Amino acid sequence: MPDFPKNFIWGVATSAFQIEGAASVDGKGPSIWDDFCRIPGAIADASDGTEACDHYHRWATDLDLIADLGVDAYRFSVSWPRVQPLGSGAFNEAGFAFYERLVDGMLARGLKPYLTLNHWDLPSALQATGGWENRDTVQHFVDYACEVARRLGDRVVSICTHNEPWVIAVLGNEIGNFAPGIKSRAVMLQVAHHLLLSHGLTLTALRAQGCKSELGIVLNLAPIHAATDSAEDRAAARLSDGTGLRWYVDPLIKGCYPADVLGHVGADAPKVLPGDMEKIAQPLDFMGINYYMRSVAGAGVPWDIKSSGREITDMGWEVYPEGLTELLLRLHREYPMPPIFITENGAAFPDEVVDGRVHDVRRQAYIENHIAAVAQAMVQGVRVDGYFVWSLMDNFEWASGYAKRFGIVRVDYDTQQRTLKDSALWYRDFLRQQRVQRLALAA
Ligand code: IFM
Repeated sequence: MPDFPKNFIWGVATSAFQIEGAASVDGKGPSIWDDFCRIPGAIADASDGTEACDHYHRWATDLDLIADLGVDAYRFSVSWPRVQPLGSGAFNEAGFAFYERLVDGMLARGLKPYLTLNHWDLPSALQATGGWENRDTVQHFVDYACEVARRLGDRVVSICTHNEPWVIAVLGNEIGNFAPGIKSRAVMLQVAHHLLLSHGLTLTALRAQGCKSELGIVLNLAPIHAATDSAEDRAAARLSDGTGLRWYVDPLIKGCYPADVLGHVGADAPKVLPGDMEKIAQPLDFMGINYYMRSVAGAGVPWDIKSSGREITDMGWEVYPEGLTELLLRLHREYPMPPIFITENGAAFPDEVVDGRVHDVRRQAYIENHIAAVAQAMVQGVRVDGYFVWSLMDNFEWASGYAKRFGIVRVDYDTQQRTLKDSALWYRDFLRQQRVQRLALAA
C-alpha cells in the first residue's frame, strides 16, 4: 500500500437515527423515520430507532472507543428533530446540550468532529406540510443549519449539508421503501431539487455568518457499467449514470441539470425558479463520496449479480473495489472537483462472537482493498483528503433493521455491549503504521 499524505484524515462514521436511540427523550420531536418504522412491513425485522445503540446515553464510552482506534476524526450527524422538534420555530436546548457534550467530548479526546446536518431524519411536522417536496422546507433547513453552525461551528472541522440526496429522493420518494414512503417520480425530482437548493443556500448563509468550518455535501456514487456491449444496454447505463451521478454532480459543480436526463423525465421535471441553479452551484470546500459497489445497468431483464462471480455482501451488494478507483478517476477527469473525502465505505457481513472475538475476515479484506483502491486513484493524481469507515458500530440499517451488521465494532443489542471485531483491530494497527510513516516523513 503506498504512503498516504501526512495530513490525510482517517475516521469512522455513524448517523444519529441509526445509533442514538432516545427517540422521544429530553424534548426530541418525531422524525419521518420514527413514523416509517411504525408502518407494518416497512422494516424487515419490525424494529425501530427507539433504543438503537443507546448512544445518546453511552456517548462518552463510545467516544473512548473511537479514540482508542487511533482515528483522526469522527463523522456523526445531528438529529434535526432533537434540536428543533417541529423543524421550524423553537429550538430544544436539551437537544443542543447533547451535541455540545458530544463535540466537546471529541475535542477532549483529540478527535476532529465532522458534522452532517441531514442524515435523513426529517422532523415529522415538516413532512406533514409536504416534506422536501414543499419549497418552504428549504428555508426551514437553512434556518436549522444556521443555528447548528452558530452553536457548534467554532468547534467542528467540517459541516456537510445532506447525506446521499439520491437516497432521500429515490428510495424515500420514488420507490418508497425508505421514509417517507412516497412513490412518485415527479415528487422524487422535486425533492432532489429542493435538497440541492437547500444545500447551496445553506453554504451561502453559513459563509455570510462567518462559519469557518469546511462546507460540502456527501453523495452516494458508483461507476455504472452496461450489462452487455449492446447499444441498448449502453444507453441504459448512460441514462442510469445520468439519474444517479450527473443529476447531482452537474448542478453542484456546473450549475445545470444534464440535458439528456431532462429530456428523459419530460413533464416530471422539477419546478426550477430563475436563479436556483446559480444558488445550488456554490463553491464546495469538499465533496464527500460514499462508495459501496458498482452498478450494472441493462435494457432487458435485470443483470444477474451472481454472473460476475464476485463476493456478495449480506446486503446483496457485489464487492468491487476497483470501481472506487474508476469512479474517482472519472470525476477527476470530467469535473473541476473540490478535495474529495470518502465519507463512507464498508460492508455488512453476518458475524458472531467466538471466545470474545469476532473474526470478520471478509469485512477486514473489504476495507483494506477499498483503501488500496483510494490509494490507486491518488497515485494517478486524484486529490483525496480522507477516508471514513462505515460504520463505527453495528446499527439500525434502515429498512433492513438490525439484522445487517456494518460495524467494525459489534453491538450486542440485548446488553449494549461493544466488542471490537478483527476489522477494528486491523484498522487500529493500520493507523498505527500510518502514524509511524507520518513521523518518518516528518523527520
Ligand atoms: O447505513 C447506510 C448509511 O446510513 C448511508 N449510506 C449507506 C449505509 C449502508 O447502507
